[in-house]
Amino acid sequence: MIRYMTAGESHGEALVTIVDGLPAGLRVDRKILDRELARRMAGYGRGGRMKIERDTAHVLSGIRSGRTIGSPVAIMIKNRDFRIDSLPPIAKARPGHADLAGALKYDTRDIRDILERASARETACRVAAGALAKIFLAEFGIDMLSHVISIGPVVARTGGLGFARIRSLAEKSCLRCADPKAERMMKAVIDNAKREGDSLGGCAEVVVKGAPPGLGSHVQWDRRLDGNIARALMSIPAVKSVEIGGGFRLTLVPGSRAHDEIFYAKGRFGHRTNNAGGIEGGMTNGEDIVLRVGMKPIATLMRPLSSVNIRTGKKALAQVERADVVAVPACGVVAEAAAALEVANAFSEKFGGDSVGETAANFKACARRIKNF
Ligand code: EPS
Repeated sequence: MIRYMTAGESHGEALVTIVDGLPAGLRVDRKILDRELARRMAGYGRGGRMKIERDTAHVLSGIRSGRTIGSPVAIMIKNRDFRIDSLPPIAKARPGHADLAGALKYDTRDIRDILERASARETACRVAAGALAKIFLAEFGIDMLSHVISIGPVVARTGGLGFARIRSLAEKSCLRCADPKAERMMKAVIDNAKREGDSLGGCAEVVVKGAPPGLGSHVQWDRRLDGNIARALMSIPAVKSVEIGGGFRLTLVPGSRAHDEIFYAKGRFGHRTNNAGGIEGGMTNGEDIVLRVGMKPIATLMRPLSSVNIRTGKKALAQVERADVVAVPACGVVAEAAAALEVANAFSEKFGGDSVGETAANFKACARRIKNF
């Protein structure tokens, strides 16, 4: 089982994550961890914080001479903007943020106690943990990408583009968008939102390529891979919707147009379409896993909404804090990491192994069995 936890406040000394369950003998290039962290920090429309930070992964345990040794891998990401004890208290709850619900729950009149941990800064940990999962999956030919498919009302057109093309266009784009024309329009709506003191949301897509059939299981609710991925994606701050494959679109068409016809050719089973998004019955079916996350607009607005001062109970404008205008590109990178961790967990559940060699032997035996099915 591959599992992880995170700790750390937005302006605390550091963020920390522990990833448990990786097999021994996995070669980990630390540059890959930093590269993943850098991908999360980028994106047109982000705020001042990303100009301050230089997120890098300090590996504290679990890796020796560039290889995992089977013990938990602990990673620390230092905060340059470490000033949690000198920051002023906050009383004016921001609609859409954890502020009010958190203050009521944790019995505090200082919303800072809540926002420090509710901040999406925590997602740096998930990206570091997810980088390890991606390295593990890459050993077995499983690759993934993320790209932005909409920001505000602007929707990208990527139909007909293959995996490699989408990835190379998205990685070069300042909005991680594979449609240059849409990228230009997205920048314009972001500039406009910024001028208006407003914020924007949008949608990012994750595609996982090369997952073998049979990850996850139909036999128990909490072993269904789609359920576990949906939970992981929905737990990303500001995410309000998750789709797998055709998602909500499938509710509008009859079954004859919703399901993916099966064929058998050159010794393998396949599907003519992929509306299922690579998962049927809670298990991978050998097709690409296609996921979409919908992110609501950032809750901190420079032109704030009406709210209440929780100390006085009086009407007040919501707190104005430094914030991003849009963070959908970062959300896509986080979603990629969160999905990688779930796929890696399902992979490790299926193939087991205390060492990478043992996992690989089990993986190969299964691939042989499916080939001779
Ligand atoms: C973030 C760091 C935060 C925010 C952002 C995400 O830094 P700060 O609060 O110091 O500006 O930029 O989080 C939010 C917008 C939010 O509302 O939580 C990061 O590292 O991604």
